[in-house]
Amino acid sequence: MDGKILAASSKHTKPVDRVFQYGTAGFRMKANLLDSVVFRVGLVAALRSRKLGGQTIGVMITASHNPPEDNGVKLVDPMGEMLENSWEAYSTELANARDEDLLKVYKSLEEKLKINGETTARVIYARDTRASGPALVRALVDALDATGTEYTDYKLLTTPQLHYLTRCTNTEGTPQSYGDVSEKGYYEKLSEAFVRAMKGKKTVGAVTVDCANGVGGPKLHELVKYLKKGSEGGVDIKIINDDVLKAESLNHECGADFVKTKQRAPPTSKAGNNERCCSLDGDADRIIYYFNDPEHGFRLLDGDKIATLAASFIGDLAREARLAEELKIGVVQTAYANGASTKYVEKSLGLPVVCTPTGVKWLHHAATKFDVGVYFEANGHGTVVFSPQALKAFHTKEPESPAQAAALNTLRALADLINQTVGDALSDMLLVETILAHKAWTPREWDLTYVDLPNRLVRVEVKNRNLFKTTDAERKLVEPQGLQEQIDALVSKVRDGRSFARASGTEDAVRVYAEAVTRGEADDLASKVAGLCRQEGVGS
Ligand code: 16G
Ligand code: MG
Repeated sequence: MDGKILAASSKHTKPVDRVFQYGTAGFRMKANLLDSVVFRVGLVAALRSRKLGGQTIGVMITASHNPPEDNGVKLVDPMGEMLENSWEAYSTELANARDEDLLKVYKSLEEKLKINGETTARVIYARDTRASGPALVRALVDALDATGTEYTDYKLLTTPQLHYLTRCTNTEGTPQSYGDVSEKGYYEKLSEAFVRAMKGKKTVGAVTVDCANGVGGPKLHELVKYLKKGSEGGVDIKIINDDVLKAESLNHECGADFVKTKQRAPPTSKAGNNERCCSLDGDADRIIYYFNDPEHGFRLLDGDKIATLAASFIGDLAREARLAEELKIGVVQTAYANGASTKYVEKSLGLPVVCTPTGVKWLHHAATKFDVGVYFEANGHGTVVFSPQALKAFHTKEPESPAQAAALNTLRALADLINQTVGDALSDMLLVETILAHKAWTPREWDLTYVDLPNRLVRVEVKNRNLFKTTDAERKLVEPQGLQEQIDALVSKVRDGRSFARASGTEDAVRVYAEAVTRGEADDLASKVAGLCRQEGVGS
């Protein structure tokens, strides 16, 4: 095997002057820099699989909402979760090894982690629609071949579909089986669960889905075929921005990130006033809703609004099913969640809120501490996870009334509808559509559940973002010294003010968030805090 690894690695040499880091979403950068990284991620996948006794590891090649010329790669653990933390460091180490040291570093990891090289390694992989994908897949396959790994190529998939398939592969034939191990199995599971959850109800009007010209487009078209088979179209889906042939159109003036940051609909959207729209990102693990209100203009229904909608609906169902006492329901957010949403969950819904650092893995982990853990980042990454106790209760609780039976039935359907492995734009969309159908709500009624505090996000370029160190789920700075006290002083002068600064995990910048009771105060607070950070970040 050693000779094979050496020979293969010579075809995938590392750019000398580059330092790579496995960040919150794996490795991500300009695609032309990724060849050696993807090759080495293949080596890590083989090691990880062997370490876990030959369980299957997922490898996804995507750069999500980044521009078309970027790409990225990330690893998926056996139950469909994000890669375990300590392995991010091993991946980084291997990605940065000099070509001549690569085998040595590989071997030392094998030894340090007590990995049996004889164990069969297994990997499944897929990619999004980027033009650079096929060449990067070849680099991955070279590593899998060199390490004698068994693999399956799932070609084009959304990121959550790969998470789903990883879990299905590892649970196949066990009582924990998560579904049929095929893309078709994914559509069947979702569409069947959707029909059960909808109970013959219909949503008000159509939903326009912007697929960011990414892999979500063809996959949603496929899903719609299954939905049509089952229900006589309980939901009317209009698909836009589904061109995956024009490479340069990916995430260009469309997609979840565009809509969230620009606070406007993609120019290609033809939806009229009060018509529901949603946007996926380039790999369909993120979704946000929006609509145009004739009085107030563009209205965003972001991750916070999806989380509160889901928590309120599931909370009601748990009460109707008489499970509210025995199941712990909670909401997990990050510091970016609008203060009004946190207040709404705690005060109006009466549910606990936990705050974690940014990044899906932190939220997901915290959500699993609840029986029903609803987690969403404001930017639209999120899902709802059910504990084994909750699933058991949904199936074994004896109903004492038809209403209770109906609630249990819906809860069981939701548990199948909602992707348990990771936030999934397609599954989340069907969840939102289900809830709106049950409540017979237009987007306007959903929007009115609470009013967001005006807020502002500022990106501050600094020389060294690592000088900014935070605590308390990124809500407070511990370094540079004294800066937090200055921020606190500014915040105290503003009504309902809140502000924090943190180093970005994906680019060389510090992000400042501020909110307050008025637009003017929020903007002013954000620019003053950004000014302080800029001063601290200069010259260091
Ligand atoms: C990554 C994270 C996303 C987070 C973003 C923050 C995953 C899959 N993705 O894209 O959840 O919101 O980073 O970026 O975890 P930032 O650190 O640059 O603000
Ligand atoms: Mg994404």
